[in-house]
Amino acid sequence: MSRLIVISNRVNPPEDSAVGTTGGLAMALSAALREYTGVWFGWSGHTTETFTGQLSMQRIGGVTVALMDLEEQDRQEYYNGYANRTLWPLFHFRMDLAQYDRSFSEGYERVNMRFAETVLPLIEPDDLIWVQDYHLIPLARELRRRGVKNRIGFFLHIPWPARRLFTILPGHDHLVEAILDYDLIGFQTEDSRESFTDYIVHIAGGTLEPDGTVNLNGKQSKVGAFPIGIDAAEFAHAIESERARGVYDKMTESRAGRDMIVGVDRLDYSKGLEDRFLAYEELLTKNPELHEKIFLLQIATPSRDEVEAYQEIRAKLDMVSGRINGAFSTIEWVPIRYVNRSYRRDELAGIYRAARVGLVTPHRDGMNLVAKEYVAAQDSANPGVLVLSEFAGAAAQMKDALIVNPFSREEVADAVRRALSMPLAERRQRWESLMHGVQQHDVTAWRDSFVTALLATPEPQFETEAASRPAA
Ligand code: ADQ
Repeated sequence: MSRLIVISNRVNPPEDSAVGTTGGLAMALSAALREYTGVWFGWSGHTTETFTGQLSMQRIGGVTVALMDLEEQDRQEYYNGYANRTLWPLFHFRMDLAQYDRSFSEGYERVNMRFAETVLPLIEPDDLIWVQDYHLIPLARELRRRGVKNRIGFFLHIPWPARRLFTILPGHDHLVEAILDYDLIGFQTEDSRESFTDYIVHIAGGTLEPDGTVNLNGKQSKVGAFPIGIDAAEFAHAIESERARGVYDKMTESRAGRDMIVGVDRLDYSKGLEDRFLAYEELLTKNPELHEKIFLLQIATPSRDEVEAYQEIRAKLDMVSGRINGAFSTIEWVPIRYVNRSYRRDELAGIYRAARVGLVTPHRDGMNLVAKEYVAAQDSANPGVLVLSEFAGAAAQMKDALIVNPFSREEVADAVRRALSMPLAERRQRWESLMHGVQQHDVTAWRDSFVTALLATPEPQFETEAASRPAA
């Protein structure tokens, strides 16, 4: 078996899988790597005055990690800049929030070179290299420039935007040219895969072969959809733990017979939290008989708080939840419990299980693992109902959820109403089918299908030594 070198922006495996960490990519990768020989390489999250290129190797939670520090300018231009102010909003269809600044793209190129230079000594000839997410699109090009001949795969955790939207990005053609240095390009959904190949064929003038190979300007890559899943076995274990049961009991007591609706998200504008609150307000306005009978627990962990759009959404959510609570609360009832902190995974498992409805309504989401965790945590004898946005990648697989348009408050409110009164037989039927999918398409299946497809790509070809090492 080849070693797997996984490369991502941040490397933050949880020390203990029961504790976990906030963020889908970290949870998925640590689970994927636990059973593999290999290294997980990336940024430590720390900055130094000048870039040293030094590697610090550690073993965390059963995974070997190699960390490097960046400079403060890198954090600002590459991470807070190009990654989180340019690509993230644009790829989540928020062209109104995307910012374009040459210093951001220069920082992005520079940091990708730094990743390539620093990881180079770790790479052995038979290693498979697997690069993760939008922070590192040009990394294969930088590695090829430095003579790396290994198979290199790329997986995008977020959506790929519709082709006309993508052309808004200054330098979009260069970014796509760089992505074609990967042997395999993986997306979460067929929809994202199609948006990408549409661009290749209709905008860039390339071709798409029936086996999913794209050709453009003499470069060739295989393209496919590899929907990510959760570590279903680990989650099943978490739900049985004493801590999960303790939290479940505590929640049951604090619900005091009311039905709980739960949302768990990173605090991000793509997650549709404001519209979720407004849909819940609509539900309360239209159904006075539900007052004091239900409540919404929204857990939203702050993230990327150096970026203004995140400060703004946080302030907005404080305001909207406060307004709704002010309007509807009684001395005995608060309609929204809004919590800005993170929880251990086993605690989350207990919280999900105590909720009658899982409310997952992102405006756009690559996949959304919370939808899968909610299903995995349910009691088979009395499962809750998942209400899921049609714009989460997960909706393509989880057809037995109540699928909603998150932009329509009325539609979301109606779905929650329906979920709250759904008969047990229908709840069980839907849950069984959803649970089957969550177990079948778990994180191990995701990893294995990607690695198998990467191994099946044609051996990378290099005409001459000079061609594989053009000047940087
Ligand atoms: P994220 O945008 O981070 O991931 P998601 O897939 O929902 O979104 O994963 C979030 C993870 O963080 C879940 O495992 C969840 O349990 C955890 N989490 C969230 N809030 C938490 C809290 N308050 N306390 C503890 N844990 C918390 C990106 C993409 C997604 C894609 C994943 C994986 O945006 O679309 O599904 O990567 O590819």
